[in-house]
Amino acid sequence: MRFDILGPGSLGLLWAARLASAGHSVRLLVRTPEAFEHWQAIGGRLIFEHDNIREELEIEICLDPGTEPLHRLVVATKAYAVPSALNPLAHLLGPDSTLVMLQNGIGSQQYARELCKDSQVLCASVTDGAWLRAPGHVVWAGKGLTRIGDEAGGPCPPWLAALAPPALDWVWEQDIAQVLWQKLAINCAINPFTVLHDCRNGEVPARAGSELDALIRELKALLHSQGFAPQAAELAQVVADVIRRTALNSSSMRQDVHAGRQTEIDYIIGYACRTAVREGIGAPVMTGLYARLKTHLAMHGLANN
Ligand code: KPL
Repeated sequence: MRFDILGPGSLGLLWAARLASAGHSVRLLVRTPEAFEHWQAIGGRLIFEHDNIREELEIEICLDPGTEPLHRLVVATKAYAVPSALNPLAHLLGPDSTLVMLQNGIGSQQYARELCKDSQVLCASVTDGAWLRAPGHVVWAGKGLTRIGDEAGGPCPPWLAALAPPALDWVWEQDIAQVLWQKLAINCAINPFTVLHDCRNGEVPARAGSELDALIRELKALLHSQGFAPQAAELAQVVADVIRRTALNSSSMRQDVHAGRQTEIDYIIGYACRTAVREGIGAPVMTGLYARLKTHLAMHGLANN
């Protein structure tokens, strides 16, 4: 099968590498002549490290995808980059196209759905760990699961049903919104504090103190308002479990800040705050945290807009 991948970060290249390694034809869509030249300079090869193996994989690097419709597009950009990455491809995305959105947070998926009204837009939540040893060299550090579903209620496409590990370890979710919202709530509870206190996940309860409990109460109200009562009921426990399991990790938001990259706050705590306003839920702790985070990022030259 042929796959197009948008976004050369760790997750995009992990998908590219796993699919190419399993014999699928993979095309990496790059957006600038500079990126294209860079890939040419490194021989257009993808290095994939996993299970003490180092594979060199052939993938096609493509600056201009032409006029043929794209059938399977994996969108692995950061959430804020989705509009600029997808807009130029919109004319290639029609009724025979499926997009798989891998973004953190919520908001970019809706954007894709509105832009590509005739296509099927799937959302995924991924727990694999991957990092780039160098551009074009991806390390699969932790094997996880990809939960995929269609918020519009569409069926699992046959091509996805035909994919199996190691190409993709996935489960179909009838209610992917519930999965995305639970992940959003967990990220809201952990990531902002790791940035504001510049700490690892495990230090969040001690550094945030009672603010964490107050924030979780607001997040529970938010989950309730979206119809996710079971997720609301277990949120405090789930957050505590994630903090314990990932105690030594630096959150994705903190990693972005350390790397001087724009963060996804507008799609995580920003999205939660906007939903609270829309639903008429008082969320002073969340709103205050978002404001402090924006000030903090602006002071570090990382304004989000
Ligand atoms: O998903 C995460 C992230 O860093 O974005 C958590 C769950 C906080 C783990 O680090």
